[in-house]
Amino acid sequence: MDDIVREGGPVLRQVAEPVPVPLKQEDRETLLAMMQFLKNSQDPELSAKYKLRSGIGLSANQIGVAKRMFVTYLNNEKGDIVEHYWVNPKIVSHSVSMIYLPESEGCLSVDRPVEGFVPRYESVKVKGYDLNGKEVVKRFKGYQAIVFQHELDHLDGVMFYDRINAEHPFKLPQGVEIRSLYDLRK
Ligand code: K2U
Ligand code: NI
Repeated sequence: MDDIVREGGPVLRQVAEPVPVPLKQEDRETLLAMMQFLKNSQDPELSAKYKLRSGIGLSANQIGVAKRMFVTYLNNEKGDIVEHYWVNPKIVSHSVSMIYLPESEGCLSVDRPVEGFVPRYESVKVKGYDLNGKEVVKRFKGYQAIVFQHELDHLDGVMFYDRINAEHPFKLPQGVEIRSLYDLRK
């Protein structure tokens, strides 16, 4: 966890730079190391041994690299664990409806609990490049959409709590359809 920049580190507030595609070997190796961190953080023995906080996403800013790339390692809607390497990712379109995690969000760069609802788009159509420089277009909804938006925010210097209503942390935005992630399934 010493490699993870904690809040207060200026790089977390920088807008990361686009990455040249095809990837230079150095950037490729950085991404592979970031993915290995997520895998280790989800391994019971390794996470206990190295005191790793479990992570399902990690952006390059969080390891001090202001480059537009992040990795995610989480289950998809079919329940299979999926690795994604995102280079120069962007949201090309999104739903009007929004969702939020009722238990709020966490962040490997934030060593304190932060209460409040983080409004996110319920579904997003995203575009980026993978490890091999191939263009990838995907649609995410629900939890996978939340993770993608949380990591993309990091590339723009945005922390999840920036999106929480400061005066009323559990007040939801007016005039927009927004539901708890768990109501989605009903
Ligand atoms: O960017 C990061 O710090 C990783 C974030 C990603 C994330 C935050 C909120 C909601 C979804 C994803 C978390 O630290 S990953 C930690 C975690 C692990 C399992 C389930 C939820 C959050
Ligand atoms: Ni985070």
